[in-house]
Amino acid sequence: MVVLSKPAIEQFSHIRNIKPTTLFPQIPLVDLSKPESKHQIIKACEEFGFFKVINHDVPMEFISRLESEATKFFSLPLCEKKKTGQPEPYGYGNKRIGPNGDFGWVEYLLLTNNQDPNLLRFLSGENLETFRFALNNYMSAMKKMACEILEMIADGLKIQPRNVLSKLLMDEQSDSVFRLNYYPPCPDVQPLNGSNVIGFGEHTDPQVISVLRSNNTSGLQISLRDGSWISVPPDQTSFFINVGDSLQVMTNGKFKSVKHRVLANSVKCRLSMIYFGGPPLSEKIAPLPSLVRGEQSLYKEFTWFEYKKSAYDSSLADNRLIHFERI
Ligand code: GA4
Repeated sequence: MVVLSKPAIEQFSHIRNIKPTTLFPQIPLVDLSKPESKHQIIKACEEFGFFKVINHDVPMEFISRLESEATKFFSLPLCEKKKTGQPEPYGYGNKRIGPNGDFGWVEYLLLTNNQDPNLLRFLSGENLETFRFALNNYMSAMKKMACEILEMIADGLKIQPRNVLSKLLMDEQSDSVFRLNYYPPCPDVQPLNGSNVIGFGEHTDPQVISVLRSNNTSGLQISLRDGSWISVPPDQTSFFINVGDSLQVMTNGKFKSVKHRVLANSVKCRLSMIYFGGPPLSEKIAPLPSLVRGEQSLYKEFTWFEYKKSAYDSSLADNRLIHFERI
């Protein structure tokens, strides 16, 4: 077994001299109980690739149960957590993100939707059952909400049938991923002299859509079209939706996948839970014909397997879509 040495704090990316983080008040807000929400979703996906969702119908109990299971897991001694196995690509990860040399001030657990018994081997008996139960309830609720949003997107873009996007996530073979990220407080953060340690470096999500929920600790930032970064005020009762690369392709670039990152916090820990809705590996991803009509198709067709493979050959901050653009 190769024993990798622990990365020193100097190896982590720091962001220096960023402007004092202004809490941007205009993160698009979508109230799912309102009839106009589909239009708000389209606008938000076009302008930001990102929005916040309220009145979402996900029982608070599902959220708090999984949060408490995750907190229990990350409080275990390191040797226990390591029993979960290195993320290849699923399992427990500590500071190393992906296979290509990215580091972040983060611990995480990456899980699939299929019930790999080995993945939860850090648990046994009753604990295993409670974790599984909480995870299943939460993931089902995420899938349901993500599908509802994708159907509202199809309606808003006048694409038929309305399940053209949601069926990718509903498919039994859907390659969706679930991630629990735990950002411990980072002693090296000096917000007053403008130095921030990166918790999770900038990237876009390769999948179709991601649904993020965090506790009340700040850290998430999104990049605007002009390249500036804005902080997303945390809200533990709401969800944040990210447009992924695959949705950017399927909408022929009408929607843009959102570049985002997480900065470490000096005092509080941040816990986030993210559902990445992905298609089956064999699914062909290409601009939807009704969205190309009269325009040029910006992307070549590829399978999700091909895109995922290429993503795993890249570094976090790379532009992964560039290899699939039509010249
Ligand atoms: C980003 C979105 C998801 O968290 C993830 C990440 C994956 C990983 O952490 O293993 C990747 C990253 C993500 C994109 C590029 C590759 C793969 C790390 C990395 C450097 C689980 C995913 O699907 O892609």
